[in-house]
Amino acid sequence: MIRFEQTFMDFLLQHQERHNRTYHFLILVDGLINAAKHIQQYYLTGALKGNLGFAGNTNVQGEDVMRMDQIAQEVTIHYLKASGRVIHAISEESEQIIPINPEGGRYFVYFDPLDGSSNVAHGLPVGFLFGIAKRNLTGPEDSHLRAGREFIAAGMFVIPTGTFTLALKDAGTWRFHIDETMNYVKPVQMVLPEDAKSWELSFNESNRYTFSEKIQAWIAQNERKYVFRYLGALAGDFHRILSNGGMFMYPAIVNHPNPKKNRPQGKLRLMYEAAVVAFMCKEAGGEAIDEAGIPILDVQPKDHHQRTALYVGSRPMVEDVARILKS
Ligand code: FBP
Repeated sequence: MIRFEQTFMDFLLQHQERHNRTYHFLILVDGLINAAKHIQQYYLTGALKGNLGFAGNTNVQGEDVMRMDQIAQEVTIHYLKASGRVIHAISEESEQIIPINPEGGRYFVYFDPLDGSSNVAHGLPVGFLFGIAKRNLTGPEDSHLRAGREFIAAGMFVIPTGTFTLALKDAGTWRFHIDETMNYVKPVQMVLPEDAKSWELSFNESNRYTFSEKIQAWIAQNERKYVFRYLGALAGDFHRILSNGGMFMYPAIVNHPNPKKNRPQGKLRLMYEAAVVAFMCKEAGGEAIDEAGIPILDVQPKDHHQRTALYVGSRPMVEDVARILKS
């Protein structure tokens, strides 16, 4: 007897019907899934086709653009346009807002098409991160600069394994398995484990002495309690935290021996990196804060490429760091 698992689309259709929502959201998420699958295929054949190298130009962050960044951007824009449901898109790979369907669109989409650039040249795990906010259909025309708390959904694909995790507002964080037909099936609700014995700590150890004294002291007092893991790609590191609990952090860099390399405002981008994992963590029972101990989801963005420090994961651990940061 063949065992048939619940498909992602059936799961989302039931969710939409349960909440009397429209099918527009399904079409948008289906477009994001197609984009991720397409990017995955390019990444899997990247070494063979010579697509894992630099593209020869720099992005809005002043970083060298990888050929795969360009491919992932182009593929994602194609599927967002094809969905017809997107007003504007905000991407790490585009300095300006990307107008998609300003008149007929319903959603703002914030995305990082290929997160974890230091892993690309080696074909190691990277991520496709996205957040979705809805147009204010009744009130005055609203801005795309939305705090994470206003997202209606956020998700990530770990590439090339293809694991897909989606959080839905007030409806939890769900992980889906990819089956033989490359379809997402068998939704599993992700809830951060309460038992600290599996908790992990994840940060770039080589930056340790550039963090604030407070954070260096917190690490010295707590690091022996946890297993240390670091992939160097937010999607991959957060994927582990969602399963095992613990905390991923990318603190502000304020004590770098070369002051020019200090990043008091943090490295990660608020709207399409930090707010995405913060939303997913919240729906899984966790928490996320910035360097001032303020919940990431409450930070109102002033610029769509705004950076932030990030501490995300199991609530007791993040709240312990918040207490230190506010002291
Ligand atoms: P990119 O979007 O440029 O890849 O930067 C984000 C990121 O790669 C995260 O995925 C990751 O958590 C972090 O930067 C790694 O930074 P570092 O190499 O400094 O540890």
